[in-house]
Amino acid sequence: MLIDLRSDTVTQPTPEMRRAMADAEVGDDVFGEDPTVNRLEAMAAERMGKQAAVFVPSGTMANLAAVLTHCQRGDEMILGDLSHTFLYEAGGAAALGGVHPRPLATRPNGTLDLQAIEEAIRPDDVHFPTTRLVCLENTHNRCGGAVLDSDYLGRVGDLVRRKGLRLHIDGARIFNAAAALGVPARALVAPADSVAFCLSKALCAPVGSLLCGSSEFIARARRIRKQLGGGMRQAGILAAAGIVALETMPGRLADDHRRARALAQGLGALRGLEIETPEPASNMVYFRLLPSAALDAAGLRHRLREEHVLIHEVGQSRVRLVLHYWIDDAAVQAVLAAFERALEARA
Ligand code: TLP
Repeated sequence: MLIDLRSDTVTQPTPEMRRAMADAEVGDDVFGEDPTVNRLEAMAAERMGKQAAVFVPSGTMANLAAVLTHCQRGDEMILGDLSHTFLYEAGGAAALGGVHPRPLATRPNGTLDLQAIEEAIRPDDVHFPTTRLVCLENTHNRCGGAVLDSDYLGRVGDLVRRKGLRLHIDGARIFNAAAALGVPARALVAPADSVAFCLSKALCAPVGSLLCGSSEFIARARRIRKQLGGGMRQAGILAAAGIVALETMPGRLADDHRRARALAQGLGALRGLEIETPEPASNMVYFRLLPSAALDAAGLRHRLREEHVLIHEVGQSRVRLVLHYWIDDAAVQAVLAAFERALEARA
């Protein structure tokens, strides 16, 4: 059997999800007539403490719909230079919405410096685009699954409101952040005007994300979703799995975090690699291969593939491992043994 650590996006639906999908009551969701989608959207809004939510096919579309709903062409959004939206969403906001990105240095803990945000806000001058939006990411993928806490988020929210801007949170893994901090997700996203979260990552559902915000914002986001081709029909088949995900998955994420710490600790005892996150904050472990390993990340990937372990390199010598529902304690031990053989290094 393969142990797939490339991402939590690889998670297959659970048997309970598959049963719920088979039994789902459905209708045409573009007409607002899919009862299962409507139920999922109501649950999502409730979980996030927002008035409304809209179901979209992916996290990328959720973020894009948020940006396009907040911003007009020629507006500017402030975001981190290591954010998923800046790095990995194919420049959609610029390509499709004419929204100008203003990337700021992301700090290792996933935050943006408050003063840097304030200084990046454009004065009212015809030379400049209009600053409209600040985007944050929680947990922060490229920063090792770092968790942004309520205090920081509240301070960004205060700044954004004082300046008349909007705050969007890419909360693809917001339930991981909530589990790590031991607070409800809604407390973390309270300062935000909109939040996107994914069902198909740590929550283990096969497809889908939710964009949440005020009723007025979500009504406008529904039109944008349609423009983007994201209006789905009998989507209750997918939403049914999402409902099971919301009901059953957030409460178990601490297990993934505990296993991430065990994996980081075990790998830290091996020669040839350096753990970037010796105490992972959530479900990710990042490490770098040292010259003494005498192989690069692609080489390690090939060797581990022979051991039935899948990994994903994010640079020539940098690797990310992601814990999820289908990786249990025994799998963590098997991964450590496979690494030991692959690196041929007994500490
Ligand atoms: N992230 C994927 C890859 O695209 C890197 C992964 O394997 O982690 N926001 C964040 C913070 C994400 O990590 C991702 C996916 C998205 C948005 C986009 O979600 P999808 O893949 O559903 O479009």
